[in-house]
Amino acid sequence: MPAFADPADPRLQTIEAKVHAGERLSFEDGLFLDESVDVLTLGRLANEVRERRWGDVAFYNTNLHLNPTNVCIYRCKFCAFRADLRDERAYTVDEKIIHDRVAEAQRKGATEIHVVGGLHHKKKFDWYVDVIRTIHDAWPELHIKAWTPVEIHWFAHMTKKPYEWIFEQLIDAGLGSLPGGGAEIFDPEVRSQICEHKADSKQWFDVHDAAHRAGLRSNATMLYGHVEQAKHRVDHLIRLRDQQDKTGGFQTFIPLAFHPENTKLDHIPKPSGMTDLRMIALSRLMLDNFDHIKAYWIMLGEKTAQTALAFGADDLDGTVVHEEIYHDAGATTPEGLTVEQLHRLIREAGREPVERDTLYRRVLRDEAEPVKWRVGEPVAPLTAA
Ligand code: V47
Ligand code: SF4
Repeated sequence: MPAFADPADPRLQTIEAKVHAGERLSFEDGLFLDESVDVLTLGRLANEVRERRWGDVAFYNTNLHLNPTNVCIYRCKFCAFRADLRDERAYTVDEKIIHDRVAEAQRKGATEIHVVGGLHHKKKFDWYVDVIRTIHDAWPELHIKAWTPVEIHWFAHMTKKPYEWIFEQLIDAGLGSLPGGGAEIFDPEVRSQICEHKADSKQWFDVHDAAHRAGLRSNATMLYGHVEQAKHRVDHLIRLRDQQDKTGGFQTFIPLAFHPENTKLDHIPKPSGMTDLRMIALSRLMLDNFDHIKAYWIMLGEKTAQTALAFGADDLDGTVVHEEIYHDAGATTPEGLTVEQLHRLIREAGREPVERDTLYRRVLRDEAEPVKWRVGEPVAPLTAA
């Protein structure tokens, strides 16, 4: 690929015209952008879309990650987190650990608990429900974003009940929304190489479909930088865009950079900062019906995540304490950032930090006692998705 795309290239000119006019990009446009357009041109176009929607606002939230168990029946080749029950590093949290961790996060002013883990074959559905109930009963004000579609699909398989019933139980226990994990790459050939057996793309979408119909909002991800090619990434984004046209329940898209250390794919080099920025920009350009693109600093590193705020991203995620999935796979980022550190990253990027809750409503803090908060109005985009 040349260092800079030729501005006179008619394919680029057509895409630029579509972006300026707010028109939808096609699969071919996406492929051309991914394969042939330099990072700065991508960034310039994506930033136009980002600023049209959010101006200089950049969101963050105050949250805790809880990974209740790393025991997992599946063996995704990209995963360094999972363990067999008899492995020395296998763990499952008990009620006391959940209480202690959430109490600490609550004392620090967290508004969200993000819960994902492995699929523990010895745990019944009730155990997963109780993880949610334990948190919700003690701290009903905290938003619980929990269990990916891979887990929800496993619950349906275990209980032989439809997703609708599963969501009724989880919502009753305190579930507030769904995280975006488990998407990886939807293309079946890629999926069979990196995560065969676990929920396929249809099942992943069926779960989100049912979640949106049950009134839940959810996120979506894409794991890039392993065996996939440009055509698989663009196909992935278009499948998400199609689903969003149908149900409109996705809030945020999070491109996830593959971390190879301690995985079965450790011969593949980690994606470069350049690739990370390209993926943020490509996502912003293709996902015209998603409000938010998240630069997840835990996995991008603070510097790339900060730069991503000029390449299409409008959200840095959060304070994130106790993250395990990426750190097991070699992430060298800290396990958490303070609100002051997030503010500095955002302000230095020329953006205005806005604390949001999980549903992108403004969080209003008591000035004298900032750990006390209440939820304000949703932050409306300058132009609709
Ligand atoms: O599904 C696992 C990914 C996901 C590795 O919704 C890896 O706000 C890179 O769901 N290298 C789980 N990625 C994490 C997740 C998530 C994360 C941040 C924000 C949100 C949100 C959701 O982590 C898995 C998989 O795609 N993953 N191992 C790895 N070695
Ligand atoms: Fe299990 Fe999730 Fe790891 Fe796959 S990515 S092995 S489902 S914990």
